[in-house]
Amino acid sequence: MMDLNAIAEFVDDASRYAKAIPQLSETGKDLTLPQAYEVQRLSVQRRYDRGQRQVGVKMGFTSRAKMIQMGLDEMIWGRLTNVMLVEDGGEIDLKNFVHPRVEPEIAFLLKKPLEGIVSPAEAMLSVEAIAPALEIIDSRYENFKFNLPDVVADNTSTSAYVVGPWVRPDIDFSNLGMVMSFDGRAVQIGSSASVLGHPLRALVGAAKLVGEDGGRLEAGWTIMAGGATAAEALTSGLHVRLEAQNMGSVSFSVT
Ligand code: OOG
Ligand code: MG
Repeated sequence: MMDLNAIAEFVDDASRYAKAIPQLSETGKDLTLPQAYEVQRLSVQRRYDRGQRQVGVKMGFTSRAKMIQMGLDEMIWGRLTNVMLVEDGGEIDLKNFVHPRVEPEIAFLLKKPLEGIVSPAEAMLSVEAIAPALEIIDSRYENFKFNLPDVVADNTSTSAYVVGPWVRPDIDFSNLGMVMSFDGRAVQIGSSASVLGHPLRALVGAAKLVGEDGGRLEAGWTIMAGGATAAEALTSGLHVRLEAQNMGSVSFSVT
């Protein structure tokens, strides 16, 4: 029998101390997807035991660009905690990461809980605001390589995120241009429509998957819809900015 607690400690330590680990599936720890979600739960519980608290959920593999880049095509989710939030315009320090990448996203702020099977219109009623956001992903696995259970066990590479100005969700955000730039040079250009045709579908997916796991999305939580484009590797000194049409911009620097 696989010791899921020991694996949870292994991935949590890798994230805590920013040390790369071999892929679980390459080292005799072949998890089923439900076991991988259990490892994720146990590893994030270790963060809660250190005083962190859950502030939201992030979705993964919700765009073709992300699926193609990572070679995986099933929607996944991970847990966001309070220490992962970087203030807009703030800095991250490379030494706290293994090999971070950044991707442009849309974030939702919930004003009401959301649970289980809901329609996009129902999901919309729970949305307080939306914002342009940047997710900094950092797989703890060597060479940023993993299969689906590996990445799920590693809290879906979640490490930090930056949220721009919250705007009221009464604009049509189904197909807004998104330009991510490094030091003023565009490195990824996409559209919010790349996320499942409409980013609201990522929120619907989050309610469903978290519901199947016995939980719900809570009022006050931030839900990250998933990268609209492929992710880009971060290097020291970069200034990263995302400009989202009609939504404003969000940025951070790497030191
Ligand atoms: C897994 C996380 C995927 C997204 O937005 O698709 C993700 C990874 O690519 O390392 O956050
Ligand atoms: Mg992401």
